[in-house]
Amino acid sequence: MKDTKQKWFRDAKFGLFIHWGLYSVLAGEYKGQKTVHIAEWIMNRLDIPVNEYEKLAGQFNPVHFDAEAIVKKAKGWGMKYIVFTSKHHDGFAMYHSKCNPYNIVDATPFKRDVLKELQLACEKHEMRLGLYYSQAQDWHDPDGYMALKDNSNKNFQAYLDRKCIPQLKEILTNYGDIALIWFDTPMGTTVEQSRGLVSLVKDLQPNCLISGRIGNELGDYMSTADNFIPLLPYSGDWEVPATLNDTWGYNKDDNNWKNPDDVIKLLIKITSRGGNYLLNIGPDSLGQVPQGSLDILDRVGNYVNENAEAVFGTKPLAVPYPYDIDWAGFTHKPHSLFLHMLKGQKRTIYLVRIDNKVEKVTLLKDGESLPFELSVNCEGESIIEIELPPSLQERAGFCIAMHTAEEEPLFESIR
Ligand code: H79
Repeated sequence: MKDTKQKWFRDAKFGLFIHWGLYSVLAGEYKGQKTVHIAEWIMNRLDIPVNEYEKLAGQFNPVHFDAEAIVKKAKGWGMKYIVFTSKHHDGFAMYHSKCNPYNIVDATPFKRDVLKELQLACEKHEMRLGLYYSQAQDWHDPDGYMALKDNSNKNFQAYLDRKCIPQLKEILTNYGDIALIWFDTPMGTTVEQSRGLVSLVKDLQPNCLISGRIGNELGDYMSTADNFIPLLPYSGDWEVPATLNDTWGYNKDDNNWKNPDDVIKLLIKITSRGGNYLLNIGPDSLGQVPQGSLDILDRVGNYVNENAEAVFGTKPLAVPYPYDIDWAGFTHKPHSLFLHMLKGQKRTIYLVRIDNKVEKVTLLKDGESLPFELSVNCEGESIIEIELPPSLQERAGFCIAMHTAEEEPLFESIR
């Protein structure tokens, strides 16, 4: 079981992933050929030679990038942390690296250190900043790994010593407090190499968390697969990294945006199982966040803000509700049991075997009291019936609070 021992991470629930790099210049298309894969993988999937891909830096001039606007948006959506791609698999540093000139300050006409801008905006608005750093794959360094290609002649340790380790030192020294390092795709990293990276991070910033994808089981928390949710409340700390369409980096042709209601459902499921939801945006080559993602996040942020009490600082249930219901998720706080509605229900909500003495039931977003009745059904089980007002019948995406005499929610177990 993974344990970050850090309350902020456990309470965070909701964060913003930002995938931004040179691949946004291509936006999913190179020399008339479109990639059918995630857009930040275009160099790999379309076999773009290093010296060709490098030229993108000369065209990268994201004049509309506004770090503070993004941080303010994230704050407004209720997010508690941001994770930014300081270097993705393509090897291009999105900050002023002093040890390698392939970076946004030295190699582009833009010449601004966007990571520094993000750091200052995060500090100003009290937002935690984490950094994605592709520690194993580096398609620019001749000794960095490249998935799906021949890596047999690579001296991976040479790449670690020449680029990865010096760059990690930079991002952990020059950009204030870093909440976490989001390592990814460990590939052939040995246990010793992973351990070396862990001690490097912890020596420089003892409180900096390490994502599950450092490899060799050395991360501080579990990163699930994309949009993948553990079935039961997992007792350790975990996070779901997720996209809003079918790519992380910007792809001009990907308008397959998720339905905001489905994203809210995923958020509810993740929260009620005790995880964090790290939702991605991929700014374009001018630094603009696609409208499709802003629209979804405005809707999801609305749920989070309306129901903040049932999201932040809550715990999943210690004892799972004994029946397999697919239309609701539970969170709780002392004396409160929250029912997040995933699917619309008819007039009466019917829950069996909740053993608490429920004293009051309210609609969380506005405090409206909902009529309810406690009784026993013909099978002899305790039941609670809650009346939904007409405006909430057959609707999902709202939360009901049950105020209980007992501190913990109690469920009668099935014998
Ligand atoms: O940063 C995002 C992805 O670029 C990165 N992790 C997230 C957070 C990532 N790296 N690897 N993978 C995700 C999984 C790779 C899947 C693959 Fe494929 C399947 C590689 C080759 C086949 C997807 C499809 C990528 C290229 C083709």
